[in-house]
Amino acid sequence: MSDFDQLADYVFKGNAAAVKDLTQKMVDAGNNPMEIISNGLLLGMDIVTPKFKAGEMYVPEVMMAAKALNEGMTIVKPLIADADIAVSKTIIIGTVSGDLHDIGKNLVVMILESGGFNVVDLGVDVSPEKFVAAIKEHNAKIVGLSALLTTTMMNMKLTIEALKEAGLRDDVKVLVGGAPVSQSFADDIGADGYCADAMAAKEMATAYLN
Ligand code: B12
Repeated sequence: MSDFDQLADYVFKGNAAAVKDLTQKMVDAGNNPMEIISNGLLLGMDIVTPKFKAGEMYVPEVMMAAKALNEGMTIVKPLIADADIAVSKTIIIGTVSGDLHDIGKNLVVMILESGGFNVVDLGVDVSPEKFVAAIKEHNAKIVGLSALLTTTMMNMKLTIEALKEAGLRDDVKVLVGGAPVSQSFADDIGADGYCADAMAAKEMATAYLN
């Protein structure tokens, strides 16, 4: 097995220590950092995605794989010139006002980062004003809203209204997710996309920004 295939396999298996060691070894051996990302680290995540969708892998395993991948990214990212990578693609994300659930959102963050996005995570209980300010500050083209409570879902709508009031709505795609959220709810509140899981979020964000 080549070092690239071995690296992908370690990511797939969520072996963070092995990913860290092998990534460093490959950097020291003079491998191109972009190739380490594309042909090793991200390849491992590409094995995870269909297995998760098919129900052959579960959330804890996906989180382990994403954590392992991030160990490798931490080593190679500083070696790459900004222009070379997609990390300039910034996504703002947060759990809406009144809601403290963040396990699913954190998973989305990890998967988006593994897809090369620069994710600004505003945390939980994020007010519409804070979303607006962050979108302006980072000039972001995508914002992700998470809600796990039926009582806080409507704060997604309030956040979209705040974007309209701030004159930002036409410039930013709004993705919504969380267990009680559905496609029809997303349509009702005027969101651009609904994602049932983190993998769908990565696919949709990639489609929007390309
Ligand atoms: C863990 C949990 C908690 C933890 C949260 C810890 C944390 N740090 O997140 C604690 C104990 C703090 C908690 C508190 C409460 N909880 Co709670 N909690 C849960 C539980 C068991 C799991 C949620 C979870 O993490 N799921 C796993 C993740 C991976 O799934 P997910 O969040 O759906 O995320 C995935 C997708 O939805 C999507 N996604 C999620 N966000 C986003 C965002 C974007 C942008 C995109 C694109 C995609 C996306 O991708 C994710 C990954 O694939 C659920 C039950 C359940 N089965 O859902 C109840 C649940 C959500 N909680 C509930 C309740 C009632 C509460 C409390 C009000 C309880 C109380 N009386 O105090 C409080 C509310 C606190 C608050 N103000 O937020 C109810 C909600 C009922 C309702 N209809 O609103 C639930 C459904 C339990 C129940 N059956 O009654 N809770």
